[in-house]
Amino acid sequence: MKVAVVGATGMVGTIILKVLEERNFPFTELYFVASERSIGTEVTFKNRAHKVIGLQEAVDLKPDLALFSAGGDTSLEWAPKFAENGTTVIDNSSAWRMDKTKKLIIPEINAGELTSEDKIIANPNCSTIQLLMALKPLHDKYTIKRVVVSTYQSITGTGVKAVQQLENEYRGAKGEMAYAYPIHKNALPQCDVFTENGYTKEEMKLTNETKKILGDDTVLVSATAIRIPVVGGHSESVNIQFENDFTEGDVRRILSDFPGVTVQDNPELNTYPMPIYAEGKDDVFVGRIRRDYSQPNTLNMWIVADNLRKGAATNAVQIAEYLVENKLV
Ligand code: 2RA
Repeated sequence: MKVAVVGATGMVGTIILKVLEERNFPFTELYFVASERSIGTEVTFKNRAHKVIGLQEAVDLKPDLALFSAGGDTSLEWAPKFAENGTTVIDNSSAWRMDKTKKLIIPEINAGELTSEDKIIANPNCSTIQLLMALKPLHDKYTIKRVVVSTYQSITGTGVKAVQQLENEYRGAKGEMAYAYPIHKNALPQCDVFTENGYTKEEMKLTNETKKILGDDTVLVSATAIRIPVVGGHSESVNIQFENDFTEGDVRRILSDFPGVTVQDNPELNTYPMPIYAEGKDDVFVGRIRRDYSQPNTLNMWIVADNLRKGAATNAVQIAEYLVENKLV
């Protein structure tokens, strides 16, 4: 199994390498791939330095799998070149997510849709992955009518420039700005750019990707995405209206039974998920599970996950594992 990591020097690429190592992914060759300007630089993997190669060289090496995290433009241009050469691409950008010919996969939810014909597979957006990990088992049991979600997103979702901006502001130093406004001591009601309908791209990803993954266009989603000065993970406050009624005990049990979800919910002990504790973990953490008494069949909860791991790298590696285990590559 020859594997290429495209975007190996980036924030998500670095975590993909870490996750491959931690999970002992069964590769025979691993290629570290990045854009032109990083060719010849080195990345560390298993305590050894490895040379970074360019995209064309990687295509020619015909890897079985390529895990892409190099931005939408690179994916649009290069994923088809890898695919045409026989490589299965798992792409972390938004380039292919809403393409009707491509599958949008969270392994615990819909990996069963994958076949060996799928040569470009899309990894969902970080905020969608953690939301769906908690919604899917509840949708199966109670049928979701409407979801209202407000996100509190880590600056790592924007990238390394945003982390530097926060560090500079924290130290009172000047530097390049990733955002139009200060992020230290602030909350920005904008993740990504605005679309024509007044919602941001991030908010529309939450809406559209949710419907695609659930395979159900009737599920209504209303999203507000907020950037906050946090690094460990994204948090989401979610209000869900179901077709059918539930008990809070059953909801806790259903979520606890779902692979990859951990319930942390004990108000008596002030137990609930927080990004500072989710950082570095692969699970999605759910707490503050409580009935919304303002209308029937409605639930409130709080969902936290490390956006760079389950929200990006881990999900991509889990897709790769599924393909290998099921002999689809
Ligand atoms: C974020 N959606 O803004 C991004 C990362 N994929 O957090």
